[in-house]
Amino acid sequence: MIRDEEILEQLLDSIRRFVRERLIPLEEQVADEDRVPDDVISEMKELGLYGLSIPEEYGGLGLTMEEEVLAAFEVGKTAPAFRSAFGTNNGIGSQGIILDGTDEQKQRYLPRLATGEIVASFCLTEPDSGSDAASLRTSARKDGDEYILNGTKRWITNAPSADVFTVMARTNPEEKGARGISAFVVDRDTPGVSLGAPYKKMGQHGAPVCDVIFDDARVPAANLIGGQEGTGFKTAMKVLDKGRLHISAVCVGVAERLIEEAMHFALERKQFGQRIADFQLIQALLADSRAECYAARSMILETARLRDQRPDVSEQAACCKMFASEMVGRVADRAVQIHGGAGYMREYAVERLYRDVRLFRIYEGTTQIQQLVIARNMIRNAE
Ligand code: COS
Repeated sequence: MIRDEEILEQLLDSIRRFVRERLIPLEEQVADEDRVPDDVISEMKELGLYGLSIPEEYGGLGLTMEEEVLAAFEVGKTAPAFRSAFGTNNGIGSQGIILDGTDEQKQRYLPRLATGEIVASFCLTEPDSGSDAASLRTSARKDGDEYILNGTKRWITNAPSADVFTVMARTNPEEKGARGISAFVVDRDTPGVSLGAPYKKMGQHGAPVCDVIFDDARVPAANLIGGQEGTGFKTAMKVLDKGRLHISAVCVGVAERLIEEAMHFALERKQFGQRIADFQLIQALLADSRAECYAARSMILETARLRDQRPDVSEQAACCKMFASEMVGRVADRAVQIHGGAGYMREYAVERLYRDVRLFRIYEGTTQIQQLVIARNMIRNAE
């Protein structure tokens, strides 16, 4: 759903300009230094990027899902590390509070998340619990009007810069599965919360990732999301349904950028006496990329419109995540191939983007988990 075409176009236009004029020229620097400069972060806050999908009543732009994916198509056209800086505030870091939080929790956190005054991240994965999220072991034991958290959360995006965490922990040790899990909002400065060293990654340099460790961390009972025990796994799954759709849209943005880079190179590069764009085998690589990217874009828009009508789009969001993340992997591979030897060199953006996009098939649920979600829904509907 698009609320006002003109206002949305202004926003998309300002994002387009910011990406083209400010972010793309900084890509190499960010990759080399492994951090997004502070002045860029400030400009992102001024543009409203930290509050894109936080409701207007809490100071965000309150984008609908359709508007959000249109914004993500544009943001995706630069290094994914830039999106990651504000991605968790709009997505997995804040959505638990937005979808299931109490009014008091919303009032306390959302206005500051919307401006970027504070940064949120999402703590689900653990050393022994990745795809099997319901087996998580971080515990939250009730003690008076507090919960005592113990456990380690692994590979948490934006944790090094986070002020607040959405944490899934087991409140009922008797219940080993999903029903024993609750969700909490935990402030970074809570005694007993500490961070591991930042990980060195294959790509997406500038998007910091580390472990978050809870060692007898006392969290007020008022921070239990929704004030209800046992519903944390469902909160996490709902958050991921939306997150997967958003990530799919970012994949399309990166794919469009890769196609642009490959097209540009194919028009410039000459071999056998002519530009390589005129060779049919190069044209096949370009055309396959364009068609697949267009298919992903179309299914994402369709799913986003559906989600604006009803929240339960797990199956469709999983289809989008699976197709778009695999698609951008193939597009990146073809873009490197079109570049030939140049595509293997650091000075060309496709080399870096090729490594960056590999993560899309893994985080917020691997391709294999998306297959499970899709097939389980199909079976449930057919039974
Ligand atoms: N929305 C709401 N509720 C959901 C849901 C969704 N999308 N998906 C599952 N649930 C509910 C189920 O209805 C079930 O509720 P009941 O106990 O009331 O029946 C409960 O949650 C447990 O669901 P299920 O039995 O399907 O859980 P499984 O342990 O089989 O796990 C998968 C389901 C594998 C899909 C889940 O663990 C998953 O998504 N794993 C990947 C985790 C991930 O993406 N990690 C990335 C880290 S974040 S970067």
